[in-house]
Amino acid sequence: NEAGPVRRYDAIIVGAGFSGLYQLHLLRDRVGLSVRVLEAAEGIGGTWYWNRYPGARCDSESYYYSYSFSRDLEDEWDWTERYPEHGEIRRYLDHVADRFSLRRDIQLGTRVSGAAYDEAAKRWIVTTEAGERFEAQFLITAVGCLSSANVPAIPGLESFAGAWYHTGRWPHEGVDFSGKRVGLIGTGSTGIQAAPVIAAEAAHLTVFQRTANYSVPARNGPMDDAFKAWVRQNASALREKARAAPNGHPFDFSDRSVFDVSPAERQAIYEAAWERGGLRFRASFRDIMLDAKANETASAFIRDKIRSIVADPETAEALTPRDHLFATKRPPIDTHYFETFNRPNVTLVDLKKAPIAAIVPEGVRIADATYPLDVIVFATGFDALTGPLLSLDIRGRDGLALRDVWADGPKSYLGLQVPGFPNLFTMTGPGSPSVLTNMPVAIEQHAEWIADCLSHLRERGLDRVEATPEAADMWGAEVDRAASATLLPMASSSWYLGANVPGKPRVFMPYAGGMAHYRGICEQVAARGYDGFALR
Ligand code: NA7
Repeated sequence: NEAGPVRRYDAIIVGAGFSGLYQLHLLRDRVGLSVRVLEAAEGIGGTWYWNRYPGARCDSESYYYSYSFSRDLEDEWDWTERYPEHGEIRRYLDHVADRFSLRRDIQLGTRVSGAAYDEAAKRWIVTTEAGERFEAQFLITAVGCLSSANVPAIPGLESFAGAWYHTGRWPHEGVDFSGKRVGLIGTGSTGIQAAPVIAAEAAHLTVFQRTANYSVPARNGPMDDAFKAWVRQNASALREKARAAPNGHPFDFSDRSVFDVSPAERQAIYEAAWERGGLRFRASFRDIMLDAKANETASAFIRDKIRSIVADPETAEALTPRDHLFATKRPPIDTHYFETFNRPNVTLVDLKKAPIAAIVPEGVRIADATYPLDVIVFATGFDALTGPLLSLDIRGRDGLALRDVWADGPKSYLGLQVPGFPNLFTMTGPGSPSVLTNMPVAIEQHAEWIADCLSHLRERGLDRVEATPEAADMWGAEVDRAASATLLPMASSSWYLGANVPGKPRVFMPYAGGMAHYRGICEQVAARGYDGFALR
């Protein structure tokens, strides 16, 4: 039914998380476009709207997991913890939406079901599940990278007599675990955050682990007054440092090699990094992510820590990662994760010995054993990067479906544009360094670059920008080259490679050349009149 009125805007943005909010602010308030944000959820916040599972918090530290574009915003907002909890990030984003009067242009509860480029009209036609139609010259996807929940197709799930939840679709009213037997499937960043919190509340927690993981203590804590004062005094320098860093974090990567120091000195450096905690552990030496032998020293250090923390030798052995090196999969950080397995009410089940055969009304069945459960929590990750984009059913010129174009893996130019899809920008898409970066740093760069590009078009009376196939091929080769210069492609079960979703093409999707380097490339492309893009 196409009877509804068509609403026309200069730009449609899909998604009202960190990306969509800032992109709206820039396009509306700086470029002067009419903009509508369409958001499926009933509130803003994107990732942080959905991820409300127990223990959900950011692994980047609060004072730099935030926008840097407004000094006033920075000055007036007080973070309470070193690692912000999901609710605090939502409050921050709500504040941003109010402070910059963004809400009036955001339409909540609106799930986009299709977007097609009308070549004759030179407009994107965006349709929603409710049957609304929008037309816009520009379409910007701000749908996140980790927003398509991956619930594995385990036979019998529908027969389960208890309740089950995916962590990325957590009920707003919370889940009461008291007195319950809980099964947690998945030991990525999410499962590792959730396990200690669920274990403290549930009668019993059974963790079903497919791949043992490395994790370093987060060392979360309150932001005390002295630390807050230090952050305020150093705000500009910290932001500068984050922008200049390979991963958008304001910490230095050591310039020393693992092999520049004696084994005793190395051990002391790792001990200090373990005590300090956080994602910074991998910055202890410059070659941890570049040289497998160097990495092995860090991996071995963490394996020893696991064995020293976990009391039961068999459980410790099962928790010790063997099939990948530290940080070749996204490294989790935790609060008492390994210690949780010393609790009398926690059991580890090693799925490497035997996989889950089925879910039955009483619980999870593995070989001949059934683990009786009242609740199952799927911390099984996401159809990362491509999933959220493909679910929009995007069609470019000549009815070209993005799904078909990306059948063998995603290809784009700078992670921002796909040939055949004029005036479509994919924020934090595959080919962007975003998922390897402290996300707001990548998001601000994408949003500013896109806003500058649209200003450039407007100033010159141009109405169309489209990446050339040659540029996308070149960028695809650069993404491959950058990944193979690191150890990242070595982890065969990583979501960076699409390996967690059965049937997904195995292609290393993020740009691993570093955020600062990427920023430089994007600036050069713009300075050369948008090299690699056809402007009309
Ligand atoms: P991840 O990192 O993709 O972790 C998912 C976990 O679920 C991981 O341990 C998987 O094992 C496991 N998994 C997935 N499917 C299954 C099945 N079918 N059976 C058993 N276990 C399974 O997702 P997270 O939500 O933890 O983190 C995503 C990102 O969010 C994170 O990297 C940060 O960037 C923030 P596997 O390792 O594939 O063997």
